[in-house]
Amino acid sequence: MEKPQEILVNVGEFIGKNKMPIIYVGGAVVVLVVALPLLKKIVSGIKGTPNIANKNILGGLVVDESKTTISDQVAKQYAEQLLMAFGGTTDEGTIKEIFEKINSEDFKKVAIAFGLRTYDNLNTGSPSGVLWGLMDGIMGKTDLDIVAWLNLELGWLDWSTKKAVRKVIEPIGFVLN
Ligand SMILES: [Ca+2]
Repeated sequence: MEKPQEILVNVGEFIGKNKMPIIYVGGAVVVLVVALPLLKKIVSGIKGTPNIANKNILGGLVVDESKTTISDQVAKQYAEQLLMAFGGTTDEGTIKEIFEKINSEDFKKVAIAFGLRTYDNLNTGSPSGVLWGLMDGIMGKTDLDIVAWLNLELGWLDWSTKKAVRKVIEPIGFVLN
């Protein structure tokens, strides 16, 4: 066992021997805290928005209430559930379940309730808010409607979910790639 003063001496020696690495680490922390938000701003400015964001379906949506099977309140619930399902590791089960319960007119209601939600490229979902939101938007982020979200979230492996989604959205002219 080392005595406390010996440990102190050792710490002093350690710092003496490792001055440069310690300065580097300190510098890295400063860069992270000070420069990152700035960089974030610059990068998102340059990058602009993903191509998929260039269309916004919401303008053209007219709901035929005589054909809907859900209330505005339920549409709102589904919209929130879908956003949750998109977050992090995509929960295809929930997405499929919801699309099996709604028809095309219901979907318009859900799309309106969903509105535009921020898609964070880094997080491949909603902004994470980790590190006080420092990382959010660093790879660019965009406000996207539900069709754009579905296209980003569902890949070629999710064929059975996509099938359920297509059945609902294709009759009203929306496309899932
Ligand atoms: Ca996701």
